[in-house]
Amino acid sequence: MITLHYAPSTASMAPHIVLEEMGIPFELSKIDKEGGELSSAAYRRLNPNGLIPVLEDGDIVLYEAAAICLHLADTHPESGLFPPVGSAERAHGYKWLSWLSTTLQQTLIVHFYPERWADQAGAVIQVQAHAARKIRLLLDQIDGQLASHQAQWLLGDSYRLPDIYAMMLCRWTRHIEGSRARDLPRVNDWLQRVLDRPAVGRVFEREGLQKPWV
Ligand SMILES: N[C@@H](CCC(=O)N[C@@H](CS)C(=O)NCC(=O)O)C(=O)O
Repeated sequence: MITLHYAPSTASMAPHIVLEEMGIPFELSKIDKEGGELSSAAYRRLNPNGLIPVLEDGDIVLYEAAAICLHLADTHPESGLFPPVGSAERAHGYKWLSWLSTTLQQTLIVHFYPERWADQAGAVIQVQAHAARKIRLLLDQIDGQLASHQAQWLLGDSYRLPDIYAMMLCRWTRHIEGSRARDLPRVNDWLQRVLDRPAVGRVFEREGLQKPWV
């Protein structure tokens, strides 16, 4: 059995959507963040970083949301959520997933937790403002990718893992004034296409999310 350790509206959302898109059996284990579960010895055995998410797939215990998505795509190739091995589209899929998790996601984390990067109140505000500006520039890269072809999805004609992952991160920008993904018209159109996926709607409902969704 597959178990996803998750919390609503966090980095567990991409694996949650991937599981739902695949239509395979899985269980959810909701993490009690406020109750300190992330620092518990039991959780640290699953993920020594004390971060969400973790996936248990039989004996395999995985952390890092992008790695979890790739593992699920590998073990369920019939889902078509990741392009064929050796294809140019797959190469770009690796690039986008890496970029999303190491660049956009990490800049968002700096924006949400600026106090982890500076001590003085003024410096904390400055770190957050710098991160917001960088987020805007990074969103422009997503816009540029969508502008580079006439297709509906990030990589081209097929809905793939990077669409799911990028939507999750674009959603995190919804309250960052001046750096909202939905304010870029082309990005917003693509976001709406992702939100129209029935599996995405089911996950949003199960996680109890409120509008605005992105
Ligand atoms: N690179 C990790 C980052 C995971 C991450 O930052 N998770 C956040 C939730 S979105 C978390 O657990 N935060 C708790 C904390 O920072 O204390 C991944 O993609 O899995």
